[in-house]
Amino acid sequence: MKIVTGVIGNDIHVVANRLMDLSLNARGYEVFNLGVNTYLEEFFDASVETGADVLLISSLNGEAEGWARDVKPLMSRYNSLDNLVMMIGGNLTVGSGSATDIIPRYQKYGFDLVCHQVDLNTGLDMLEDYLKEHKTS
Ligand code: B12
Repeated sequence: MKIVTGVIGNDIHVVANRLMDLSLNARGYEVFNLGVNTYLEEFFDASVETGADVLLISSLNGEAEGWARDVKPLMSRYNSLDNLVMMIGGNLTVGSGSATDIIPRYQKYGFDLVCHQVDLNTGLDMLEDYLKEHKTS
């Protein structure tokens, strides 16, 4: 299973991204880590080039929503991303905010799995459950 990952936008928090890389590799995924400061176009281009099954985006500074709003319009310009599983996690808002408000907003933007302030391993377990349920190959 191939995963493209990275930290979105002007976000330079790198520690979680390194941990993500290690954990995903340990769980047997083929990881394409684009690192920090990655923009949506770069995520989508890399997903096409690698034939990724999953795109897993992190945001730590809380500014992801500005980019997340462009997910659907931008994705529609690519014709091979229909089956890409979209996941986002970290701090998904600036300041405080409740997951009950945040999760439906990000789902509306086009994310299948949304983890606001969920620890990495819990989130990766959620991904595995989702893949078991939705992907047969
Ligand atoms: C270190 C740090 C910095 C360093 C970063 C150095 C570097 N190169 O990484 C420096 C000093 C540069 C920095 C800068 C800034 N920071 Co800072 N930073 C931190 C700090 C103290 C620790 C972050 C860290 O490394 N944690 C360790 C990792 C392992 O934990 P984590 O990042 O939380 O990641 C975990 C989870 O979020 C989760 N996770 C992450 N991604 C994903 C994805 C999925 C799918 C899942 C399931 C889980 C998941 O998994 C990780 C492990 O469980 C936090 C505060 C804190 N105590 O967390 C603030 C913090 C993240 N920073 C913050 C802010 C605001 C900034 C600045 C905007 C400050 C400023 N005014 O300049 C800038 C932003 C710069 C930028 N362009 O991004 C805020 C964000 C607030 C928000 N979201 O509302 C925080 C929370 C501090 C605060 N309480 O206000 N920062």
